[in-house]
Amino acid sequence: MKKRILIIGACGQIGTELTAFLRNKYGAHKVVASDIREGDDELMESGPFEVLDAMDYDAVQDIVINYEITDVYLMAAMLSATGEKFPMKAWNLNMNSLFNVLNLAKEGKVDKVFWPSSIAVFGSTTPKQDTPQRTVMEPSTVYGISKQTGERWCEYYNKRFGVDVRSIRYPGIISYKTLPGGGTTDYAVDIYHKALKHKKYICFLNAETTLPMMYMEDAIRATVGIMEADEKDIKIKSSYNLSAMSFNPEDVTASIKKHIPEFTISYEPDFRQEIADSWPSSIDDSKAREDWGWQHKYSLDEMTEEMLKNLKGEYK
Ligand code: AKB
Repeated sequence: MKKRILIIGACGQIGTELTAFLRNKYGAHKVVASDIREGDDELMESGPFEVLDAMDYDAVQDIVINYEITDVYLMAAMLSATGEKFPMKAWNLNMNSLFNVLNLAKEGKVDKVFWPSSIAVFGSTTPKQDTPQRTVMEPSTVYGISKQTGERWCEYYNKRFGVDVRSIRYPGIISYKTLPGGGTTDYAVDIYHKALKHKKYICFLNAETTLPMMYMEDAIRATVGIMEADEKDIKIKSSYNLSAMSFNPEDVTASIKKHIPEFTISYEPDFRQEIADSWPSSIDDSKAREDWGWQHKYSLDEMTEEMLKNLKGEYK
């Protein structure tokens, strides 16, 4: 099999686990990891790595040509909360990296592209419950605007130039290996660390903020699943709604208390509350389930068990 994969943004929360998964699946030498800076020992030592600025077209092209890359996973992005602090940086990174990869695919230099979108494409005018695949989309964050624009460009490159680009709208992703950075849903990772370390947590969202969330193992299966699906089954060329569970800080607290009864939470909402309030509470992902067979595995309690089990060693 000729497949050779490039992961851009391999040292981030999802990139780290995606790299490990794909190296395991296809062989380490077939998966080139890249990021703006070097990653942890496991990532650096388990296969080829290149320092890469995703905004530098020539640098991305050099790697694509040198390694004879067929598939690109573009995981580099500035997320919602950091994006509000650095709007132009977020816009430039999120859009220019996408154009670089789409243009390489348009020129026939890569065969297939994965680009993640997000629930941040939705805004306060979107129906909040069971948000449909196609609905009102008026995002209010720079990150959301960049993801919505990116979706339009993905569809455009597919329709106009035949680019095989696949995308899903990630909910908040929870994992124990690498911390997320700069998102509004990050509390749902931090809370597990603080529960083990201090038995208490101060949450930057209020108790009732229900958001769509997903355990990393499900997110990786969805990502690789959509890339491996038959091209004819990918009927939506912008981005698929994707869902596993929805919960609020109070729900996670109750789930953690089943294992750590003395755990307590208090609330000090900050600027991220307004971002979270503009996003859906739950997502209708029936199109992803119908078209390419998406199925999630983890519920909140199953995820809590995994998170606490795997993080326990860090806080002994
Ligand atoms: C964020 O909170 O910005 C991200 C996302 C939902 O895309 N986790």
